[in-house]
Amino acid sequence: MADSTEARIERAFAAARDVYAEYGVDVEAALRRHARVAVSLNCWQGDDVRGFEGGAAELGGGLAVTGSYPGRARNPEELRQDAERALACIPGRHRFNLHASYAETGGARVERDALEPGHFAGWVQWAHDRGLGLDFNPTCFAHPLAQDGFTLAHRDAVVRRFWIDHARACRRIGASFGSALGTPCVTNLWVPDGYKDTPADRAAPRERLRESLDAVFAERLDPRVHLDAVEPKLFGIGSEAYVAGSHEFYLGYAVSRQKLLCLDMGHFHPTEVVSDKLSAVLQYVPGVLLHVSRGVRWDSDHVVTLSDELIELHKELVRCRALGLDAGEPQRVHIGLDFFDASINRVAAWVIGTRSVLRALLIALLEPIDTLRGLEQDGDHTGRLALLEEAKTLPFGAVWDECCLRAGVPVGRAWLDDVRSYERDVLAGR
Ligand code: RNT
Ligand code: ZN
Repeated sequence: MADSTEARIERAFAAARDVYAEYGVDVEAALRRHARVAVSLNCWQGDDVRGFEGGAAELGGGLAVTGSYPGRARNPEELRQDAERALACIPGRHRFNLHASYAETGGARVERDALEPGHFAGWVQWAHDRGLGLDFNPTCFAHPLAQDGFTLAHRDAVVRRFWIDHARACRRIGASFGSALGTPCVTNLWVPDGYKDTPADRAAPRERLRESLDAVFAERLDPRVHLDAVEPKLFGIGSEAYVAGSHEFYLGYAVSRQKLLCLDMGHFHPTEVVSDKLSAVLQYVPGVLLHVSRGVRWDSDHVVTLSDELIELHKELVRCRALGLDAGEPQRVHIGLDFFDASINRVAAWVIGTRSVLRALLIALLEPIDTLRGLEQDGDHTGRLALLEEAKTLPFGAVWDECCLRAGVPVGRAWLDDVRSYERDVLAGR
């Protein structure tokens, strides 16, 4: 039975390869390039953004996790075990994205401004053993000093100092990941700072935020081991009227300080799309961190699905040569996931979101881009539209199945059986 399934996949793949060849697309080259892309899985999908500090502080910062599906990871061992289960269903070699609140302090209370690389030794060992890269984030929410909604832009210098010291500590931890694992860690800074209602002074918090950021980034770290990203946002729950770190604020910051700009797909007005922003900001910033997410009516952080926008975004990544897939091409865009859903199996959420991203990437790599560019260059917009439409139903599914088969991960919906047995055998006992 297994043999005949494999034979069917191979037959469909061979037919698909011929169809793509007619369009001038080399399927084997696309598969080779696909295998070079690492996606950073967000640790916080595994435990509803709780982390391991065990404090009573509510999540806050406008972050909202809904649902009470059983089986949430409660400690580092469970979270790693769940992540491994998910990774076994995902083709390729990937990365894991940690928040500072996932430190392992052996039960001791360590303040966030006193965190050190040693508190993440368990994560580094795990990542090393499994060939994963690590990325990092200061945690500027779910803390008594963040409960009035301000951190780096706080009017109180003592509170600002605490968060500056936390972010500094996090950069050093990120750099320690990069040197231990031999792949640069992207440390992404997002702060919730903003007002629920109309401010009387919009400038002052932004001035304080700029000064705090300059203090955070004062220490120079080797870009071969560490990269900084900053993440803007339009609004949040509790910061509906004003967000200090708005898009204009951080675009200016990233350009002037040459930082990576983080573009979170849920952080814009619903009619705006990140796919159109990428080639614009890449003219000016050294790189981009993507937070691949799915907002439903607002920044709801739903599990990523294979939407038109997800495909368009990945086409842009390939067209802009931003992923560093070919020799001599620098990697300028880093793909990270940012979603959290507690209403479905959390391991399945990781698998669904990551497989969707990788599927979108494959579709993008299989685009007959040279022909399309030629048509556009010739001013043949009729031919461009016609080909874009025809390309939508090219047999990429057969190539995706082959990709999974070669990577030794389940083909098609078979992964769900694996996750369901894991739910029965492991998650149900929690
Ligand atoms: C919040 C930002 C941020 C967080 C994570 C948990 O709006 O998107 O990236 O989701 O840091
Ligand atoms: Zn984000």
